[in-house]
Amino acid sequence: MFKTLVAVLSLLPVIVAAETLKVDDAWARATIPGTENGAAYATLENLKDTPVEITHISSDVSKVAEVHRHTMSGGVMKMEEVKSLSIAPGETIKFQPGGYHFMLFGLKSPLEPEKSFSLTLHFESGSKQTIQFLVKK
Ligand SMILES: [Cu+2]
Repeated sequence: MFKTLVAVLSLLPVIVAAETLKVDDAWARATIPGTENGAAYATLENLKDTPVEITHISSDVSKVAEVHRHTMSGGVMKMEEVKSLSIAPGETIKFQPGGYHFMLFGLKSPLEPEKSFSLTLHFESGSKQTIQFLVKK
């Protein structure tokens, strides 16, 4: 009984942290042979009544991980790093091809279909949230 209680209590901070953002449809595109970079996508919804600010991201699968977005500049599609991304209470941000994406530079191994990997969002508050991504063709 006591052991069970300790086990449950030790899980609580993890459960609370995991509820910062509601995450749907987390996926990544399989890498093209010869490429060392990849992109991942997900729909993030802020369920809290305060803004949530992503200050950086990290992943074990690549040397560098950054939040990026595509912008049109003079008819040319460019991508740029988003240094911090604030999500308002109740707001949903969809990361998708041509828009926001999680950029993975220097993949340690290719992203292969049906495999999954994790990426961690770090928030301005100091808390973090790890998301599992499924690799699709
Ligand atoms: Cu990018």
